[in-house]
Amino acid sequence: MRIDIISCVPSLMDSFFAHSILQRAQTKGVVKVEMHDLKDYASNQYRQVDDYPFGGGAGMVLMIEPIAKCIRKLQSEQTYDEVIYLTPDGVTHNQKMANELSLKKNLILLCGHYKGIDERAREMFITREISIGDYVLSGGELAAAILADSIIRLLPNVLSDETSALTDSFQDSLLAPPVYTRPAEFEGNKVPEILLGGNHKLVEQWRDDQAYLRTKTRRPDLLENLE
Ligand code: 6GU
Repeated sequence: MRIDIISCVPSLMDSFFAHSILQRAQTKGVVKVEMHDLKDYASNQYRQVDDYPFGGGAGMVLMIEPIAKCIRKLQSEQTYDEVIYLTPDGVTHNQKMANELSLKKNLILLCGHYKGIDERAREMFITREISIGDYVLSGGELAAAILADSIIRLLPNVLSDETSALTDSFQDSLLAPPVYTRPAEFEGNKVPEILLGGNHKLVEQWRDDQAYLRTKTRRPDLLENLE
């Protein structure tokens, strides 16, 4: 998979993709993540990518020209399955969408900044608009990083334990059960006996029960999706 991220502050995301699982995925060649600085596509010498909104009002709007230039250049080099704009008024991201996007080959993620992007850029180039939740961030960079993370960790051979994505919270509409590690007792607080007994069948049953209980108390809305 290839993910191209367009932003006017791409360095915001550099360290995020340079560590741990995301770095390993790139080293292994499972995914190629490329940052593109929108300012490199500005039409004037001041590398200006935003301007005042027509009609007045607060905040700056990202101009369509650099966006068009950057997206068109990328599209001339390879084809893309989706051109995604990260925006608080998009469809709220969830695990199902991460699963779906992880099956695509090439994605462009466009980060908005300031007051957003010229509406015509959305109409002309964007195939999907995604929000990461009902709150407002100062830019789409963190949202793009979160979206990319949720996709990349699902790609084959990224997680070392092949099954671990399957036992994530949400993967089967249930929250994950509690987990414990050594010591077996901390200040009198003991790990559930069943986990120490070595009976895998009982452990599995306990985890299923705990996942259900946890979901029922914390996120009963998720159980409505189960048949
Ligand atoms: Cl994708 N962008 C911004 N700026 N704020 C958000 C968001 C995106 N998703 C939730 N809040």
